[in-house]
Amino acid sequence: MGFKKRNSGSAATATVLALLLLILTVSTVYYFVVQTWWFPPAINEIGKEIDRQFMRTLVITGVVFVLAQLGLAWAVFRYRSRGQRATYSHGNNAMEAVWTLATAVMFIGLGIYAQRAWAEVRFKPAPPEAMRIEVIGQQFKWSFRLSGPDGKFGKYKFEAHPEQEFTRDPWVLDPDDADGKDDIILGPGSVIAVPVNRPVELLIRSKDVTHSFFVRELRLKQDAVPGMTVPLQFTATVPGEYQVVCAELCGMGHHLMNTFLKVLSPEDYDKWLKDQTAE
Ligand SMILES: [Cu+2]
Repeated sequence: MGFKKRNSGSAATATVLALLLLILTVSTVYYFVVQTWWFPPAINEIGKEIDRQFMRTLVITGVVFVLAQLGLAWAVFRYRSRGQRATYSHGNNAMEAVWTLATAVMFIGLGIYAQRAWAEVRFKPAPPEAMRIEVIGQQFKWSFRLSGPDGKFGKYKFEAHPEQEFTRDPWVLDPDDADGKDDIILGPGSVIAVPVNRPVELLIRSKDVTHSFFVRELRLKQDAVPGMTVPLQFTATVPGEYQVVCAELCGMGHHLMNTFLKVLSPEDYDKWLKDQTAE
């Protein structure tokens, strides 16, 4: 039908499509503005800075999104078929250059702005008073180690196990290392606690494959890479219980790899610590 008649365009189709674009744009903006589905509130300064950066990115890209969709809706409606003959357009080099440049400036600018928040956690050394916690990922549980009253971690004694064909390093503390005598090991599946408002440095390691330590409320996600110790720092300012998950597909039981981070008042933390050493 449409092949024979040149005047086959429908004003109604164009109007409906333009209206759909308008509804799509408005409803998308609505859900972001009222924040129907949103992140849990951040519990550390860096988390808040990451949220601010997220909002900056969202506002800039949101404005571009709205303008682009409204422009599209307008073009669909304005240039609907009225039976006229289509004309060929070769494009516009000046406009191509302008929006390519504008996009580049926007993305590079946001990238430069964001690297501060990113680098803060990863490259800045933790303050000397920071509490150090070793985090160990393994299929499919998290373990932790505290350095005990001396503040020093003992060495592990890795030994070959010739009786097993495939073996994992048992990660046994070296009995000859005095630093390890007071270390507190919180075995696979343990919950970890930190005192509120105290800088914490995590030393993230893996026994087997790559895992990823992720706490939504801290806005921190860091891979646990076999053979590496990756530091990550934060200061949690809101007491509570927050889920720790593995954010790297690490095997069949990946979905089971979760535990909790408790942020406790200093008194509650001391009580918790006593419970751990009593066991
Ligand atoms: Cu994992």
